[in-house]
Amino acid sequence: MAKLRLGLIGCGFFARNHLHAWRMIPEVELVAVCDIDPDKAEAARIEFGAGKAYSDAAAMLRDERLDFVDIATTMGTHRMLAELAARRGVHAVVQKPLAPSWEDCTAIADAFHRAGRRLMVHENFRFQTPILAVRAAIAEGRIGKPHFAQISFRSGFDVYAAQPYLAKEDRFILLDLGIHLLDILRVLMGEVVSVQCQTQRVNPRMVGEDVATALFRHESGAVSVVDCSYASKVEPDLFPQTLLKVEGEKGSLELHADYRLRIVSEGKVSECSVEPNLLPWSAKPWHGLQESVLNAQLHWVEAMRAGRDAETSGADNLKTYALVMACYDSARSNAMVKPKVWLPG
Ligand code: NAD
Ligand code: 89V
Repeated sequence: MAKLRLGLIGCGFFARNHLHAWRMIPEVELVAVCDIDPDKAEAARIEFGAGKAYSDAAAMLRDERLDFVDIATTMGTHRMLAELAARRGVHAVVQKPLAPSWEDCTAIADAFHRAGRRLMVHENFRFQTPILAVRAAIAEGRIGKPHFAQISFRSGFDVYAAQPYLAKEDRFILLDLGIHLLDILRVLMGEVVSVQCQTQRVNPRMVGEDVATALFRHESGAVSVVDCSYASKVEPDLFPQTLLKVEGEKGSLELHADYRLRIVSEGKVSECSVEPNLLPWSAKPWHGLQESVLNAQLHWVEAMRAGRDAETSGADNLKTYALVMACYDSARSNAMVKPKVWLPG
């Protein structure tokens, strides 16, 4: 079967993980890379063996025959680049957050819907090895129907060193990190009907909020709490581990520090390690996220080959994005908010 021909756009900090992961997937050929900074594009071309380097995405899409693009720029450019790809009839993977506003996100999803092309949002947290283990335990019925969850990510790690733009965003932790936790929440607990949220700005260097605490009611009747912080002076600092607890009618599970998964199932207690694997190019403490990038990209290739949407399609990711928007609305209005719904147009 012919390889899937890929053009990657945006050769910055996080794209290195995408590029390492694509190199591990034999069904994908890296035809070209593109960055508005020609030195970055050329460096990526050399290191990852791309056919050609571009500094203009429109030129790459015009001159190359591509099956899909991987858009790994920051969110402000996603709509413009995604619409370009959709107009060219090319499928796309787009990094999270899909765009800065609901309007931009729905425009992207609509563009791919109209073009009849597939869109996957690169939402990798749900593909982390420990989260996959939690998903499997729930799917196997080990704890029965869940009625409560708590998902927590609290750290004082200096994320601004590698991603300085984060400190300047007027909406920060919910849109950058909370979005991942809200995606996990949907996967574990199902869709949400109402949201209440409070935000805080603890670090005065930040423009946006760096702490958020939210409460959710699900369609199933379950209730959940999601809390995230980049202002937690804690020891040990577990960045970038997501900790969680889910309680069900037959038992409970807890994902503890250092990837220990403890399950209580019908009175029986078991505990095991669900530590992510170290890949030849990954390094602690990032290895869990790096492996999840590979898992997400393998999932995309499998979906493309099978002719179906990825789990984190545009339609799916808009449900996660709607929770982020609902959290901000609730924090601003101090009221309970219902998440928006997207209908393809
Ligand atoms: P970055 O600023 O390091 O890299 C972005 C790159 O895109 C830069 O090299 C820039 O020159 C290039 N670029 C900008 N506009 C362009 C255009 N029009 N055409 C071509 N290239 C262009 O940013 P980053 O930290 O790598 O973040 C990129 C994305 O990855 C963001 O959406 C961020 O939220 C996401 N991210 C995701 C995770 C995760 O775990 N999923 C982790 C970190 C970052
Ligand atoms: O996933 C992200 O977008 C990253 C990080 C995990 C560091 O918050 O910004």
